[in-house]
Amino acid sequence: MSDSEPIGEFYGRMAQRIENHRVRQGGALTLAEKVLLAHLVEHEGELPERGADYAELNPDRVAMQDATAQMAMLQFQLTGRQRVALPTTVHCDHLIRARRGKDDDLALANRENKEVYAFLKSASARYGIGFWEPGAGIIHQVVLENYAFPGGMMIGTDSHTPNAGGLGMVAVGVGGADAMEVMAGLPFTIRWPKLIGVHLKGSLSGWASPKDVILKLLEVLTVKGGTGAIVEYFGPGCDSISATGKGTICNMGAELGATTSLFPFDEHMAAYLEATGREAIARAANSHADLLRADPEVEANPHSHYDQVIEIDLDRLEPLVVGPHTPDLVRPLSQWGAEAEAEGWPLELKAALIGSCTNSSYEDMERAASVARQAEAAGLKVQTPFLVTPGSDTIDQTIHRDGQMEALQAIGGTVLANACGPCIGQWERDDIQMGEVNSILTSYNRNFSGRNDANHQTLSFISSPEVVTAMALAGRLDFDPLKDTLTAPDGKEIRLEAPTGEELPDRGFERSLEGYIEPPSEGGKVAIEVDDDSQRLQLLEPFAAPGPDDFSKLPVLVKVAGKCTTDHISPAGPWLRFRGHLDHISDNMFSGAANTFAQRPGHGVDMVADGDGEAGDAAAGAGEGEADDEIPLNQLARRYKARGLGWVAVGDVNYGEGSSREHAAMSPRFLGCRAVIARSFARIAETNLKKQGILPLVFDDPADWELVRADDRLTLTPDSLEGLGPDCRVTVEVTHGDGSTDSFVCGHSLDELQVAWFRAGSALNHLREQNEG
Ligand code: MIC
Ligand code: SF4
Repeated sequence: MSDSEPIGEFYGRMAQRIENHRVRQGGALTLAEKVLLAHLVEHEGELPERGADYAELNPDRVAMQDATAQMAMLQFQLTGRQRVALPTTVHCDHLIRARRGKDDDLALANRENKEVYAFLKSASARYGIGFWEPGAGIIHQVVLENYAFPGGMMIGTDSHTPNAGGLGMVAVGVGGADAMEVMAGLPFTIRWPKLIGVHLKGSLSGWASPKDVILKLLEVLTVKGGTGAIVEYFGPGCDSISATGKGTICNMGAELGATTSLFPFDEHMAAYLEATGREAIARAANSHADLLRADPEVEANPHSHYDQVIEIDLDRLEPLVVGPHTPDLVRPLSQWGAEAEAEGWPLELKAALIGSCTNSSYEDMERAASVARQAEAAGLKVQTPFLVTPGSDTIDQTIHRDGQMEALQAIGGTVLANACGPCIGQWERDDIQMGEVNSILTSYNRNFSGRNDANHQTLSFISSPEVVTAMALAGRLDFDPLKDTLTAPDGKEIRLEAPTGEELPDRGFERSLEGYIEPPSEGGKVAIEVDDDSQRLQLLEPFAAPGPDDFSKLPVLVKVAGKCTTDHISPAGPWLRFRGHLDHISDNMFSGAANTFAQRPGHGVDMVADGDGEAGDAAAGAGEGEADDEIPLNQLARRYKARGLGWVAVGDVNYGEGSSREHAAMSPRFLGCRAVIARSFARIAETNLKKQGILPLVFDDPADWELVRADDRLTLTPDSLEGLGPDCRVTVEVTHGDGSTDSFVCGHSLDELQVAWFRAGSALNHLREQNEG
């Protein structure tokens, strides 16, 4: 749907497509299938095979946040296109630091990111992209408030784009190169997803919240259980969850590795659309409600329609806490204290943070304020720094007007800018030393090591905003707000009542389009600002297409054991400032990775002597490096590159979990990576590697991971590469440092088009070749 197409026409077309499909194929459809069908480029034949076929889709819109938009724009510039082909927006949210509070932080952001904001603003105007200035809000909240609609489809350069599933939209997180292609008018290509049906029974009440639904699901499915799948919710329990609560659940479906998550249309969505000024969409969706939910046969017989069905009984759901370091380490809140004691985690809570793109709705703030008001009435204050991040200016202004903000401040809360701040390592703490072990609790979605404050010793736990608020009042992990009491200054023992809260403001939202800049209809004359000497932005040079000898005798730069998220490959925090400068940001490459060949994380040992050939002096004959020989992995890669050598990275399970940042693929590509061989990949990371011209290979036999040693040289056999195509295998020959040899076989998921990207050196090169051709 374009911005100018009436919504009724969109639903009319959707109905027609579904009808045509029914006539041809028969059979009941799930909600995800209906929405995908409505956006398929080619919709004549049968639906593609789940988990196997690639499909081309026409999304309705693209959204990009400032940290990923820079590379997406730099790539788009190279396509030579004059204007984006579909409605697109840019949102300035990630680059704002959390230091002192809203006003100071925003002022500082505008000063220190001036150049980047100017670039994004001018490029947006030039190419016809709507621009949301810093302070307007976090991308996913702003999208939910303004753009998401039931039955729609969008892509976004951020992994939490699925937040819009709370309004029944198929919203997929992608890398910048994907966005670049779609903005250039190409379809969005994705493997037709498997479908996981989540049957919600009962209804939410008491302290249990939408957050606990997704935390429960994380316990069941783990961080890789959703890979390649859409999670579709159904059942009566959906009716007890607000649209924004559904958004929370879908947002954090990214932590399952899911392609996206979505809920069927209901009155909560209609009410939210109305409250956000989109009555016409609410009306149209109401009159097409059957398109916007699964067919009744699906609900009646879910096992025949979903690849996996999970049931969650909301009546029995209790508040949960997850962490540290991974969102799928789940336990009931009531058991957290005992576990912390047993594990030796500090029982003192050093900070409590609520908000972020995941949990900053009006309802979230209401429920947190409901806890705060009880505390305030008893004269209680928080026992630990309590930081509040509203998701958007609309929320900020509305909770300011309606008193929730005052209630949170009254117990000692500090309100931060409407931005990512502490959620993405932009939190400047002075209450702890770097390296100090400490416990924090947030209502965010991610808690990878070093994620919030760049301190790998911070143990970050996640829970709902209302629980975080209650725990801030106790200041300890071993407090159970459902059972324990807090001692008021007058000596009274106070037991907190379960929070309550309206899901939408009675007086409507303080609707704010503040900070939004509509692009001019003729952008051609706008100059795009990039300074030649810039330390923040660097124009891109296309990567070279691979030569015939590029895959022979490659050293192994790094072999990772265990988690290797994008935060390990290309951390954020202080590095965010280099997101538009490929050379500079590549200095962080793999800096958080646990390399089995080195003692220090992010380090490796030079295994190749100058002039190629044998193992380098430092490592001659060595299996693993001595700490003294270790250098940062980016430097090692630069060394290999200077010697004309490419290299391979070896990963473990779910390589590249987490963020959509394509820097985790671009930096390796820039510094000479030819292939990443892993036990398995996270979806976005795998696609990003393909887009940038790196081969993502999967060990056929996961045990072969053990074969790879520090002093190996790997050759991807010429036969395998010449014949590279869908379903082919790639043979890797290994020459160990002692001269002995091995070999193993890898699979991959490249289709014909993706092989073409590989041969061209990147998807962008392929697009340029086609433009020229
Ligand atoms: C995240 O939550 O990890 C981020 C920061 O929003 C990333 C995007 C980025 O790294 O810029 C994401 O989720 O994709
Ligand atoms: Fe921003 Fe955190 Fe949301 Fe990512 S998860 S978009 S960093 S608030």
